[in-house]
Parts: sequence; structure tokens; C-alpha cells
Amino acid sequence: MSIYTHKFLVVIAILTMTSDLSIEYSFPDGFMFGASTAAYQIEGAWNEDGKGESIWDRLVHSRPESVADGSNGDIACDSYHKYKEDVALIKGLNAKFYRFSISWTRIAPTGEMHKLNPKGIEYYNRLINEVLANNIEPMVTMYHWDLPQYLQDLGGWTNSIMANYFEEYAKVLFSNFGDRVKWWITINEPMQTCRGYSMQMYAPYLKLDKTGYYLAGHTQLLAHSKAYHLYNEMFRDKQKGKISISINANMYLSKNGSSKIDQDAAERANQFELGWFAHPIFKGDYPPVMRQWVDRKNKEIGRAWSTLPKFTEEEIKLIHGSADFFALNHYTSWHASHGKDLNPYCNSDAEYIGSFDDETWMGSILFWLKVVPEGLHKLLVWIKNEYNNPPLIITENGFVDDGRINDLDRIHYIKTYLNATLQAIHEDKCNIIGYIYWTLLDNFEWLDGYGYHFGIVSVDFNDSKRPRTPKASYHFFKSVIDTKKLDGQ
Ligand code: GBE
Repeated sequence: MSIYTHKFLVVIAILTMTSDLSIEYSFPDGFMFGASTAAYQIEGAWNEDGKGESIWDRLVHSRPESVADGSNGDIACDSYHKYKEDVALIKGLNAKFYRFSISWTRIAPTGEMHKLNPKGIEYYNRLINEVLANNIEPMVTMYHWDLPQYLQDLGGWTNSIMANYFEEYAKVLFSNFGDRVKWWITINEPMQTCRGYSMQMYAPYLKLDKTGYYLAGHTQLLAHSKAYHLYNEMFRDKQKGKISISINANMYLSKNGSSKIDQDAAERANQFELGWFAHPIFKGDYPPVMRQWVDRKNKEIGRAWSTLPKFTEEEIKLIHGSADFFALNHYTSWHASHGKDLNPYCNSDAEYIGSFDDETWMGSILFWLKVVPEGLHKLLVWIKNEYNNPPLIITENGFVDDGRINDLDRIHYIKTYLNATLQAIHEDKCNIIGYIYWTLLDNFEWLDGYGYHFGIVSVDFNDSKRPRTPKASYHFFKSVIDTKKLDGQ
């Protein structure tokens, strides 16, 4: 990019910044700004240096038609070779945090920890050291959806033994990297993992309906808590890090604001999505409304047991309290009203109808992503009230477009969502300590392929060198980080 284009983008970014919001609030000192990526979406090098096959490698190679453009992550952003450039981009933002994930099959090709791959461990050592050398803190996600295929062949997350495999994997990560990594996310968005077992939305691309859905969630909660307790028992004293799990949640707002049955439907939807994973960790066991409704639904159809498995008393205790902070991934909001929905994205057990029929909600090129910053504000207050105001990091929040460099809609999204965050901090005293944008680089957007861009940095996928170009939103985000304000002062 020429120096002129660069200056032009900065001017545009600053003009946009000052136009539609006049915001007084500042981000508190020490507020953690960063950007996020995930191994399968950026690394490429899918079979290099001893890496084993993951469920994503298997899916994209065996069923390429399942990806919108028939593409895959074989090369992606080639970050396996270009990680230094990625780190330099985080550095250029003046961001303090880089959140990335580790590919389990690079560490151990089959997922079994007695057969480690030293070259995989070396790669993450190089990456972590590069991050630290640039005065950036790594936040490491252990699992962002790329399960070893060998473990999938054992049933994957529907087999409760996976919790033990995950604990062993976590032990290897703490032992090798925990001297330098102080922020850990065990699992990214457990609910989306479950959709890979129920409705073919992700790998392993299974259609096991609610049975696979709730089983996969149950095992992930157990896996997470085992990793957490292992850290407490073996590593915490020495390594002094923090651990959580990134829970994704839309905000469900009552469609007819004052209608009690719609309010209840929206509350149920929130409990069935965010509460599914947050309630066991921050309050203990599944949300009561989820237990009651799923059990009743199963009884009604004559199933002998509930598809929502039960924890033992001991498991409830192990899971309860197993997070040092609340890690929230949030993109958008829905309306919810009472009723039976055929929309597969809505959990039919919760009996709500989801919709986006609000003309004031700006859209995007993906049907599910509407710009509803007030939804984030309400969600942050909901979490504060529901879980006793835990320290919270927004570990993902991002906007999708067609990949333009002058991405004014993305600037608008980031600005209004950060404004909602500031309101929650200053007006509602929500204990929010960080914001990590999804994502640093345009990348392989799972089954949507390469046509949908969330990055603040563009990547030219037609050029084998995969050159990176910061977008206008990159410069805007940097100015927020530099000034701690949204108005560019
Ligand atoms: C994140 O998930 C992922 O962590 C990241 O890897 C991904 O690139 C990013 O999203 C962008 O998609 O009913 O609203 O769920 C289906 C965010 C589409 C959660 C969108 C899939 C939200 C899960 C409709 N959703 N996404 S629905």
C-alpha cells in the first residue's frame, strides 16, 4: 500500500470516528485490547512437519461441496510460515494481546499425548517467543474446533472419554508453554462444536440432532473443568495464569417488549445459549429452565431418558467456579417471541421464534449478523446481574463484509459496539476488562469459505505470498487503542 493510500485511509477513519457519536467516556487504564485468530482458519501447512489430520482436514478433503466455494484451509493465510508478519500487525496496532489457537494435531498427530510431534511444539514456541519479544501478551485458545480425526473416530465429543484426552492435551500445553502464556481459553464456543454433531454446521458434519448436541456440550464442560483443576493442582502456583472458556451468545430481546410470554421466551433463549455453558460454571449445573424444558420435551415424545445428560453432584462441584474470568464471544442480537420455530438455528426445545425483523438494525452480507450495539449493552448488564459481575473479556466481536479496504461499515460496527461496552462500564459498572476483535486477518470462514471477510487486515488469497494489507478499520482500531477514546482525541 502506498503512503498516500495509507494517509487517505487514516483521514477517512478519523472523519468517520467523529461523525455519528460524541462520546465522552474513556477506556480504563490497563484495558486489554487485542485481536484474535484461530489455527485452522489461518495457518495452512495442514500436513507439514508431522501435523496429523483434524476433523476439518477430513471434512474439506472428503466433502469439498460442503464449503460454499469448495475451498479449504490447506494454505489459508499461510500463517504457519508468515506468523512474524501477523505478530508485526498486532504490534503495529499497539495492541497488548494476541489471541490465537493451537492446533491439537500439530502437537500430537492423533491427539494422544504419548506420541508428541516435536516440530509442532517448536512452532508454537517460536510464535509465543515472537509475540513476547514484541511486548505483546499471548492469549491461547487450546481448542478452536480442529479435533484430531483419530479422536473423532472414537466418537469425538459425544464420547465422555474425550474429557480425559483433553486434560492430557492441556497438561502438555501448560508444561510446554505455561511459563510464558498467562491467559488460557480452554475451548472456543462449545455451542458451535455441538452444532457440528447435530446439524452439519461444522466438522465432523454429523446429524445427531439433540442427542449429539447436548452430549457434545456435556463432555466439553467436563473437559474444561478437568483442564482448570489440573492447572490449579499442578501449575497455578508457579505459572500464575488465568483460565476461562469462550462462550458465544447472541442477545435475545423480547419481540413485543412488554409481552410477558415474549420476555420469558427471550429469557429462555438466553438461558439455552449463554446459560447452557455459563450457568454450570458461574452458578452450578445447567439452568433450571433448560433442565425442566428438555426433560419435559423428551417425556412428551416418549423417550426413556432426557437428551440433556445429568452431572453427578461431584461433577457439578468440579465445574462450578472453573473460570477465572468470563470470556464472551458476541456478534449480534435476535428478537424472540413465544412459539414453535422450524428455523434450525433456534433450539426447538426452548420454544421461541427467532427473528431479525427490525428495520433499525443495519445488516451485513451474512443473514445472521445485524448491527445491534444496544444488544451487547443489554447482554453485558444481563451477565453482570446473572453471574454477580465477574471480570469479563470480550474475546470475540466482529463484522463481516466483502473484503473492501475502505471498510467504513466495519468501523461503524466497532465504534458502536465499543461505545456499548463503554456505556456498560461507566453507566452500569460492569466489570469489563478487555476487548479482542475478531479477527486480525481475513481468513477461511469455515463452511462459508473465503467470500466473507471479518479481518481488519486484508489478505490476497490469489497471490501465493499471501500479502497482507491493513484496512481503514485497522487504523481506526489503532487510534482507539492509542487514545483510549472513540472520538479520536
Ligand atoms: C465465531 O463464531 C467463530 O469463533 C470464528 O471462528 C468465526 O470465524 C466467527 O465467528 C465468524 O463467523 O443461529 O446465528 O448461529 C449461524 C461466532 C451462524 C458464532 C453465526 C455461527 C455466529 C456461529 C446462524 N452462526 N457464529 S446463528
